[in-house]
Amino acid sequence: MNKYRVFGDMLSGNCYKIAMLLEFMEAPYQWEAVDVLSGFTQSFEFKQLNPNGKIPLLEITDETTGERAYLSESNAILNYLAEGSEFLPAAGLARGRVLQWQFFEQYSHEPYIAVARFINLFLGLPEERKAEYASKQEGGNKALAVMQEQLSQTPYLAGEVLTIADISLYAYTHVAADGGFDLASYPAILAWMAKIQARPHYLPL
Ligand SMILES: N[C@@H](CCC(=O)N[C@@H](CS)C(=O)NCC(=O)O)C(=O)O
Repeated sequence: MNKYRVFGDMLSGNCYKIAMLLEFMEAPYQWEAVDVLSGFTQSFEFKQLNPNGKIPLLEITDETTGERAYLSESNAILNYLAEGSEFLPAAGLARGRVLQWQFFEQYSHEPYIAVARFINLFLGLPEERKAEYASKQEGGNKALAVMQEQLSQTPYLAGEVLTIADISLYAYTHVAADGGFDLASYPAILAWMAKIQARPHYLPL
């Protein structure tokens, strides 16, 4: 058996993803609260665990041997934890579709929506970052439109059932308003979010 400890800050969508999945799976874990703005992620001590200096970070302890391993990158952690569960198809095209949405999240969604949210909510939209904030709106809306299109056709992003693809994209989509995005123009996204929120063991932010 493995024991899990998550280094994370619930204000970060990337970290919230991990807690969300662990709650849905009813898996026991320890949450090691890290203040993302404190500089701890760049400390020598933390970089010994994750040389990239970022959270979330999953610590996996083998309860038999006591050996510890570390895994970073939110979507890699989700894939590791969901293996063998209802939240990750076993193989083939179904699994490929989950990965497709997770790569989309990291390249076409998070860099716009999460960054706009960070500039607005965490930094208070300072004058010197207003242009960058404005430049994130088009890309963010493009990503939301892609999700809207898919969710008008299937109840969840990768098809008929909730998978870690939905968890990856839910994390920053449901707080997109913090980055200046108006979800009212995306009714299928709103319906999808309501479905996720109504599920047993949903963890509100
Ligand atoms: N691609 C990474 C991004 C992780 C990331 O950017 N983490 C931020 C919080 S959302 C962080 O740790 N920032 C602190 C720092 O860079 O020192 C993932 O999906 O886990």
